Amino acid sequence: MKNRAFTYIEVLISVMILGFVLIPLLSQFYTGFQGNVIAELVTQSIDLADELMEEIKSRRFDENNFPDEPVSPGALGVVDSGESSNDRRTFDDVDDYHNWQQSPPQAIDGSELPNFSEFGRTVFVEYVTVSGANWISSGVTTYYKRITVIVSHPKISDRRLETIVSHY
Ligand SMILES: [Ca+2]
Ligand SMILES: [Ca+2]
Repeated sequence: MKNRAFTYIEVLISVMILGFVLIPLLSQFYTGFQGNVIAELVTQSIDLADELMEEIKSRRFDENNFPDEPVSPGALGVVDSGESSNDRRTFDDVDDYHNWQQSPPQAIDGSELPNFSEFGRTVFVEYVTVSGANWISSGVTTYYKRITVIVSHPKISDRRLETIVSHY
């Protein structure tokens, strides 16, 4: 009987030791798994930002063709004739995307992108001018526009991508 009781204690201790070892191990595994999920979300947000920026950059600088003067700052993002704010295929210049926002993200043909449902994309386009070593936003028409693409997801910080395009 004495030996048997001793065995019970041994088993109890073994289980406790196993618990001490397993719990940190499992939580470490879980943390690693969470890290992978975050890394994947970051990669997806980079892809979404890059893809949209490439699309916008493929449009011309302005509704008015060079050498005509670009539109006034107040006309940035204004839906021009023959264009629809719901259909990016009708956008022909970069600032047609100004204040454009979409969640969940859609492909250019309007179909929803699979596996990106919680993401959102927002675009701002503004006239900029050089000040020292920096581009700063300008209240007047210039020959440079800054395109800002912001990709958001509830679990990670926003991905912000900026590009300057010129009238020339
Ligand atoms: Ca346009
Ligand atoms: Ca425009």
